[in-house]
Amino acid sequence: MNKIFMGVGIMVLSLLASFASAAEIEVKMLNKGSDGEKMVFEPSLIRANVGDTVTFLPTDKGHMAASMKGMMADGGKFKGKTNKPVSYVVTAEGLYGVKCTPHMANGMVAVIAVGDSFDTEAFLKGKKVSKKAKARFEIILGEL
Ligand SMILES: [Cu+2]
Repeated sequence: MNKIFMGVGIMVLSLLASFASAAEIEVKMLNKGSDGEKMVFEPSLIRANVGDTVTFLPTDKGHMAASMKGMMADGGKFKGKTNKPVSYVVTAEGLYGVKCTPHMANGMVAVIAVGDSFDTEAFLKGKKVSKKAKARFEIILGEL
């Protein structure tokens, strides 16, 4: 009997722990970042765990956030409206590419990184991104 209660107790505890670890992460969309770079997500490298919610906030006007085709670890997609917050729950380990469509040419991109090991080469390989976005992606991936 005691063993059953202990088993249930452990299940409840681990369930509580998994709820507690599901974080809400906020990312600002800015005309100018704290490092002086123009048109940025801040942070541009978003570290998250499976189940976390990442919310992109329209801190400055004129921005939006959208998933990038073929660059979402869990195969999902999202597309926010300009000047509106948008949230995405990451459901698998890996890398996720996020862009502000109107400022793609300015390199306004971000990466959500879930887990510990990443295939950074496969993430960019053959993807259609602007020159500035590619340069920013390379900097972000270099921080992993
Ligand atoms: Cu933008």
